[in-house]
Amino acid sequence: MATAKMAKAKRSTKPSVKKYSNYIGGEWVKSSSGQYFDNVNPADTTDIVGRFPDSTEEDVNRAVEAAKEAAVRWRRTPAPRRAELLFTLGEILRGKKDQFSTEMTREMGKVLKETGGDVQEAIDCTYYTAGEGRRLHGFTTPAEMPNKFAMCVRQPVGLCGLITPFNFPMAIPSWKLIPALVCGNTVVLKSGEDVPLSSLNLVKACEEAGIPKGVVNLVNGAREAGAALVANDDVRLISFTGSTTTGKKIAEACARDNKIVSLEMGGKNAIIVMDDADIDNAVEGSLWGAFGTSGQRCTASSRLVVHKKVYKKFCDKLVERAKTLRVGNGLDPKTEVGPVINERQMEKILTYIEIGKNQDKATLACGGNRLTKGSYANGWFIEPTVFTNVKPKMRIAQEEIFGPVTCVIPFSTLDEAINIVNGVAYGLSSAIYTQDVNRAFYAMQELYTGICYVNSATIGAEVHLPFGGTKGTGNGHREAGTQVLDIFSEWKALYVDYSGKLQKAQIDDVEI
Ligand code: UN1
Repeated sequence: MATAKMAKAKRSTKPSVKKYSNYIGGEWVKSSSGQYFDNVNPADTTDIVGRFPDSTEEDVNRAVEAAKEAAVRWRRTPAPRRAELLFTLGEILRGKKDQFSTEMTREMGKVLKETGGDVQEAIDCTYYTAGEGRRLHGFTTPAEMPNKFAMCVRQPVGLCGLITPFNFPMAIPSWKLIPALVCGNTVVLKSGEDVPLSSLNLVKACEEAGIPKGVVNLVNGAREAGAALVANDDVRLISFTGSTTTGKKIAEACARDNKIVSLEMGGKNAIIVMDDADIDNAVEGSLWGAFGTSGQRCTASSRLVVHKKVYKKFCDKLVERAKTLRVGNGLDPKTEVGPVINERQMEKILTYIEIGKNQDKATLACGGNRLTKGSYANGWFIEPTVFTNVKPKMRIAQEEIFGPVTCVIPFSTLDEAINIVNGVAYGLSSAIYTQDVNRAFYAMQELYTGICYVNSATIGAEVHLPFGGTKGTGNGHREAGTQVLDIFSEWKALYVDYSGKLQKAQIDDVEI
């Protein structure tokens, strides 16, 4: 995803741009390659946010060594003590929220309110998950023999490799890093190559919070660094968020090495709008779900499945409002929709718009163009785009576009709508707008997704509930909530026999 941005950036030779480092074993160090890549502002590609080390296999292996060295001490640190450092981390993130949000908008593009939300999500995740330091509940259960005790506890899995995407530059790294740490693992984080500054800010805050050397390590870079992390024998677990294509490759490599792997991949989420819905509310939700973060959320509302009785009214209002959305630099407080992340993603989105028009032959109701004039000249801007008269099997209604494009699909019965929503390869998020409690509960039961909303859009998950999806979206794991602990810890069953003699489970008779 970063190739285009990096390729363009590499041509820049501005000497004044700040150089950043990797963080390995508690030291800020250069890459062994001596090479850097540029972190470019997608709203203005003449603005270079910073130069980051283009890390090699050697850098990754060094980071893994450092994480290995720190592992025993960190694992033996009582979880409530580990959590105390994480609470301090939460305080630091809170104190720097404005700085981190502004820097995130500059490197990633989304509007300031949303980057504020992103940092807030990292703060929420840190506080919530740090609380687990005093829980990390196991359980006790009766043993089948007399004078014998049985219980289950969580133990850390070991060394965790975290590979993160561009769209939530601090929230998603925190979803992985914080639970990994509270469970007693050490980590190597490979930052998203389009947004390395936000990961670096998070890791620097970990250093400031007093997390011991080697517990958290950061390598910047692209594919080579990610592949080296997946290939390293000392890495026990890979947690990945990103494209389905890359996720599947990672899963294959992890399967060969018997690594634990947690995958969070694509989505093709849908909102159902029933004929009894509050249409204005549904339109506002749809705009937010489809065009928030310029549609670059795994949870984006990229399909709007609308009852035929209200289809025209809904489409008219949606299109009228979509045309008024202000596209621009996310640092401008008036902007509602920022740029997309890089040239390659922009080309992909524009290709899908062409497919929608020429191959699928849907109706382009508004948008559809790249914006290039005036203040748009140096950025990757696309108009909010709505396709109407979309049929469920069209490519634009089946494939993840990851941009400011949504499709409106008509239906007649709720069962038909549910089949449309479920009729894609993914299963992350779904929603229904209705005033009818029976319809709402029926939809909650039948929509086969990991997340489901009633009377709001498909985006906006909160950190204390599990996040993840069915089918092609993931591999059965859930991030966030307490469920994430099942990724970053393994169960250990403990039996204590205090009878003073040999007792054979399943074999000895027990007198009653
Ligand atoms: C993502 O799109 O990858 O629920 C994460 C939401 C956000 C997280 C999205 N809290 O939309």
